Amino acid sequence: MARRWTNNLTLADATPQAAFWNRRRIMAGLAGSGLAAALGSQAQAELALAEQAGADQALEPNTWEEVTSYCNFYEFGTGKGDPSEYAGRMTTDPWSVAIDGMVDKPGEYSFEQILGEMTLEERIYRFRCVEAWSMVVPWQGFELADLLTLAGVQEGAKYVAFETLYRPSEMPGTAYKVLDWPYREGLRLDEAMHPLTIMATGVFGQPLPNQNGAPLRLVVPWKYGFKSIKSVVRITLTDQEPPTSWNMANPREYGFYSNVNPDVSHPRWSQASERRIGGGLFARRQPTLMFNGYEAEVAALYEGMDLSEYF
Ligand SMILES: Nc1nc2c(c(=O)[nH]1)N[C@H]1C(S)=C(S)[C@@H](COP(=O)(O)O)O[C@H]1N2
Ligand SMILES: [Mo]
Repeated sequence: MARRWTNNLTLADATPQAAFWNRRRIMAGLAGSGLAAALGSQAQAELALAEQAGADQALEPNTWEEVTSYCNFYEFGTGKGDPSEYAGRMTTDPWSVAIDGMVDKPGEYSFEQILGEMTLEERIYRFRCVEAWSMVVPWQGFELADLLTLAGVQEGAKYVAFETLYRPSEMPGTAYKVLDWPYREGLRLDEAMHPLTIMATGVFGQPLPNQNGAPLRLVVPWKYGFKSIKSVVRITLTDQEPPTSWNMANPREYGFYSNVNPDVSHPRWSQASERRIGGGLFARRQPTLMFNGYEAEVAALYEGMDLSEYF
């Protein structure tokens, strides 16, 4: 079976405590190998991790140019080049994320405060994002599970809702009601706690450019690109399935789950194959993989669900 990525975590590890301690074990293992000591800086350590991560996958990353100039961020316009042209005017410092709803420690968490907890454990992930396009992006970031654990998820919480910054003075695209602002997304709690689900803070070992969702954005490798909400300012734990922007805009075409699935066609086009961005206009289309190639890691989350109903 085609696979993108493996790790030593299992679904049973995807609980707040276990995910936390497992990650420490990974870092401790690295330190023990002498690799961490040999490298001078965090940045070098991250790059070394990126190389390791890349080594067991035959995936060539897209270029910096492709990743940062061909973007979707409708708050800055609907053209692929609009985000790189206009997102520079978004103020990302200071930045804070409100974490509220069913958590023990609700409040405003500054970006520095969050990173302060996460920096030592930052890890690089390399995987692809698929959409009407597909790209291989070497993200760095931390597991969303770790952030949720910091806030303390309460018993009974079932979903996580996310909101993007809504600041019309810096976001020319919000003058148009193409979506109901602020941009909103959501995950089921078990999806959010999965170790593949990360809050990305950078690409290619650099801080995230604004057009890619600075200073932190969600990345869910087995779902379509629009689930990966950018420039997050609110995270709410809830027991209700939260509304999501694309589902509100067009419920027939965009469901809550939005799992990459070659067997469930979009009403207006097949999703059985895709084309890599940067491969050239005549690049061969490749078959879309179930759950974008992460079937072994995530299929169990959806056991017993009819995925054509929960699309
Ligand atoms: N706030 C916000 N987040 C967003 C979007 C958006 O318009 N606004 N677009 C989504 C879509 S449709 C895609 S494909 C990805 C693109 O991410 P990238 O530009 O970093 O490749 O961001 C997603 N996150
Ligand atoms: Mo997208």
